[in-house]
Order: sequence, then C-alpha cells, then structure tokens
Amino acid sequence: MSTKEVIDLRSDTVTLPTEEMLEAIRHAELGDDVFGEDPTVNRLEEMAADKMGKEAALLVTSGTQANLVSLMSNTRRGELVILEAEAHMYWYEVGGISAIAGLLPWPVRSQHGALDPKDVETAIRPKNIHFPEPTLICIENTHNRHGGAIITPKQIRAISDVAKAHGLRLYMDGARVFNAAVALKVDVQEFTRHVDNLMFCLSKGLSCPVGSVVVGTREFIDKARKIRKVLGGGMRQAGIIAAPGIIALEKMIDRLEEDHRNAKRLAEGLAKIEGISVNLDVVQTNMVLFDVSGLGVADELFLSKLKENGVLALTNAKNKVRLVTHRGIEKEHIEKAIAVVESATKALRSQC
Ligand code: TLP
Repeated sequence: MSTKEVIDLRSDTVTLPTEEMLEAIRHAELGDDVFGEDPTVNRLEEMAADKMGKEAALLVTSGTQANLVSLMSNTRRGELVILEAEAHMYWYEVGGISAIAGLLPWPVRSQHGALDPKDVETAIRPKNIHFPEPTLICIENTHNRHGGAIITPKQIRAISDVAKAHGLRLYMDGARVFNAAVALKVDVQEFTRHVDNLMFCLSKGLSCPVGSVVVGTREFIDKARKIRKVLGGGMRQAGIIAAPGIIALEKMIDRLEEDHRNAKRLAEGLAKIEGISVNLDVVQTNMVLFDVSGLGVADELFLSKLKENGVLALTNAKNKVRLVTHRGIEKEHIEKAIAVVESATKALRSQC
C-alpha cells in the first residue's frame, strides 16, 4: 500500500471488475437482448434462476431499477406495500415507489431490520372502503441502514407465513443476499425459499461494473421484462454486462467472507477509540456503522478529516458514519483506517 493510496470505504459499489471480468467482456458472445438473442445474457439469467431456486431471471441495469420493476410486477397502482421503515426502497430510490409505481409505502419500524410478524399483522388492516389494498410485503437482506444486518431464514419464514395467511406476496431486496448466505454459511436458497421473488446486485461486493438480477416465477419475469422495457431498461448487446456477472456467480461469492472478517476487525479497532461508539453485535457482514456524537463536531468536519488522511466514508444519519469493506480492501488498509480514525478523533477532540 503506497502512502498516497486512498482507502475507499464509502461503499462496496466502488469495486472495480477483475482482469478476468474484463477479458470476459472482451470475448462475450453477443446478440440483441430485446429479441432475447444475447446468449451471454440468457446464460446469466439461467444461472441466476438456478442458483436462487426459482424459475426465471431478468438482468436489469441497477438495484434501483430491479426494485422498481419488481414493485410494478408484483402490484397494481394504488395498492399498499408494507416495508421496513429504514428500507433502501423507501429512503434512497427517489420515491419511485410512489412517483412511478403509484404505490403507498407503509413503513413498519423494527429493531435490527427484521420485521416483527406481529407488527406486519397489525399493518395489514381489515378490508375497508377507506383503505388501499395491501398486496406486497418487502424485506431487505442484508439490511443497509441497519448496518448490513442479516434477516435470517427463520425470520423470513415467519413473515412469509403472515403474507400467505393474508394472500400477500413477499419480495426481497436481496442486493447483498450473498453476504447473508456466506456469513451464516448456508446455501442462498435458504433465504430465497420463502419469498415469492427477489433481486440481487452484481455491482456491489461481487465486483461487477454494472447490473442486478430479478428472480422469480416464469410468469413474474415475463411481466418484469415488459415493465423493464417501459422503464427504458431494454438493453441490446447486454452480454457485456452479463459476462462479468457469470464470473461473479461462479467465483466471487465465497470471497465475501474476507470482507466480513475485515469489517469485524475494523469494528473492534474502532470500538477502542474514545468518542466513538460501535455496537459490535450488529456487525454481521461487510458494514460498520458507528456513532460520532461523542466528538461533538459536525459530520462534514469528521469526514473531511478522514479524507485529508486518505480514508473515504459516508454518513447515513446525523452522527452515524458508515464504512463498507470490499474486494481491494486488505488487512493493512483496515489497520491504516483505524489509525486514521484514531488520529482524526484525537485532533478533533483537542479542538473542542
Ligand atoms: N445502495 C448504495 C447506495 O444507494 C446507498 C450503497 O452504497 O449501499 N438495495 C440496497 C439494499 C442497496 O444497498 C442499494 C444500493 C440498492 C438497492 C440500489 O442499488 P443501485 O445503486 O444499483 O441502484
């Protein structure tokens, strides 16, 4: 690691494609995917469906597009969607759930990202002329704003039971579902079995440059394909996106464990620093959230101090800093990041 090297812990979305991915892009067999004729896309979609234990899959441009396409394929305008109050779909997707899908999001609070089935029961109100029809429940795995928390297969099953009892569908924003599976050392199908459909991202910890995949029944994916088209997401020689995706599914999943180890070590190091508080129990995958209110300075000042010393981070609420580990972040970067946070906090405390 050179002294000038920037340690970018803002997100796992900053990962660059591997050499092998770039080679695969160069040599991908291509066709027009709007005609269903891109063999590389077709192969990725088959692999993804297989891996998730579902009938079919659809490559889309981004996680945000995957969620929007899925919302619209699962519902009709004017219906009500129950989701966790800190859900990415609710916070960070420009309100597409209402503005484009025409749905009423009904946020339900939770402790660590997993909806309590009793709260979901309460949210499903009895039929009444005044109420929109609830048709969909959404969960997020791992849960971004809850610091990469895992929603366990058992918790998913419990929500699925409620959904089934009321005739609602269950959708999973599984942007980082492979992180959850690797962390619990179980097959990803443990997480997908009890949801009707889901999406996962290729462009985060799996290191692809672009792309997410929506997975579900054949009927659902046929509908999703049409909705992707109306949203302008019909792509032509999309094999250049699918080719690295195939490598991601074949080779990039197991290594997520390394990111989790690094996040743990990072959290343990940060927990020893005065003025910072980290809840080590919630560090389950590749994210570390910590509270800097003990420093008594504006978040911008704290982040700029880190940046001056070569560490990039983001906040996700006032005084809450988020660091994300990913491919390209090695043990020595973690030690350096801890040292940078420590010296930044010391400098800021001495100014107060
Ligand atoms: N999350 C990004 C930012 O948007 C915050 C990040 O850096 O974590 N679902 C979940 C759970 C996500 O974390 C994200 C991206 C998305 C959906 C959207 O994916 P993209 O960015 O591909 O549209």
